[in-house]
Amino acid sequence: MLVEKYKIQESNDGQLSAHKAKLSGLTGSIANTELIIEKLIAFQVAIPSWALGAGGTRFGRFSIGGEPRNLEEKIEDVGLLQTLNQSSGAISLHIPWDIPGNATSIKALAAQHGLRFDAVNSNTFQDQKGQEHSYKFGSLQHVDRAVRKQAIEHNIEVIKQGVALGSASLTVWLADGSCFPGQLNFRKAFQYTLESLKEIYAALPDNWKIFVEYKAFEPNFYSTTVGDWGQSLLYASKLGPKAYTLVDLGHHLPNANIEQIVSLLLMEGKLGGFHFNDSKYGDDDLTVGSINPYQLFLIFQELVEGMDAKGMNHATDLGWMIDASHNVKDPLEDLLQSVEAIQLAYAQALLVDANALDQARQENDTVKAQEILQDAYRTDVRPLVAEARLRAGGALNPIALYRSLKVRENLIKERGLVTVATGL
Ligand code: LRH
Ligand code: MN
Repeated sequence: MLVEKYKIQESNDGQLSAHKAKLSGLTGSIANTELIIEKLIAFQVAIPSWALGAGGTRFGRFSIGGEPRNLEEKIEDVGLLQTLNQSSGAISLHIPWDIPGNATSIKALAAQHGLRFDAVNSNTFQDQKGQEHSYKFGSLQHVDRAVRKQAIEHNIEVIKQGVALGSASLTVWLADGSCFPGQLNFRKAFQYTLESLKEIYAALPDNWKIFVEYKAFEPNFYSTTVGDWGQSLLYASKLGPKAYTLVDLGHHLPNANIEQIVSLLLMEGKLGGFHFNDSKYGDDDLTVGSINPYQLFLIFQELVEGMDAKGMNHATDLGWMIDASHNVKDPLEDLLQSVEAIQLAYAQALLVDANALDQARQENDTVKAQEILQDAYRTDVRPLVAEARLRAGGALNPIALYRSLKVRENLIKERGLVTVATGL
């Protein structure tokens, strides 16, 4: 469904004076508002092609209706998000869930919606129809060279698809591991996986990156062959300069200090990007910032501090992607909330007085240090994020406009009630 510019204008006009009042209240007390707004406008988050329908769990899936039935409709839906918030200017494909049949026309369609292609994702955690070798006991770790070779070739094929779309990175998440003690030789599994990743790495174009995504458990429940940041860093360091780690917020054991992990991976120059989501227990893939927004803020605080220390460009030097699955919310509303939460955490992190924080740390003034952080976190930066959207041509209140335009109802009329989108 297309949303005409004038509809956004109309909706914004009705909210402008209230917005400007809130904004001026804020800009009065903040030094660098213009710089923050500029950075927010430049900060684009990639939307996963596999999270545009109702996901579900092994216990059930509840259709939402009007789900995209093919890649073209998925690009249209991400295009709609971009029209509304001007901060979702990229789509991340998962192959074979979303094979771009004619790459040229798909690329043109995406460009029409103001979208580029971020990382492409391979899939060696499911067996496809007619597949010769099964991944039941793993893919790149498999004891059988023929299975590893099949998985390597799939990843190389995914790189080719990505090149045709203008993508410049491959995300490899491996479900590989074991469910019972004794099932796996951990050392051999690591070495087979590394050897296989080296063959994939050798197929990367010069300007490409490979992101090694780690995960503590699921679908294997005893060991995972890329199970934590240390293992991912080991692979990325042994592979070479084009290899990085990818941090999916839901892939940690309970109470892991993710902001510390981020700080150290950044220090090592081996942090490639993120799969943003939130979770209370496992890999729940919930709306970003819906469970633990303070952790998200602390992660962005480490990102801003660490990237500035390295002179990195916030908008372009890391992969900013969402990885979510929707069971009870409208996927598009969920994604609008997630992008907003990321922009809010980033804006709050940009508010932190880094010099004063350094000073407090130098004096071991823990109370002062916390006050400086929480002063930023407790600042309502929503008017800044809304102003960035407004200046970029987006909606002051994307979800309110999404609802007032009855987008879901229109999508159901257009696509039907009983629809299933490929993905999670
Ligand atoms: C694994 C994961 C990975 C994707 C999949 C959709 O849990 O986070 O990033 O391949 O979700
Ligand atoms: Mn992920």
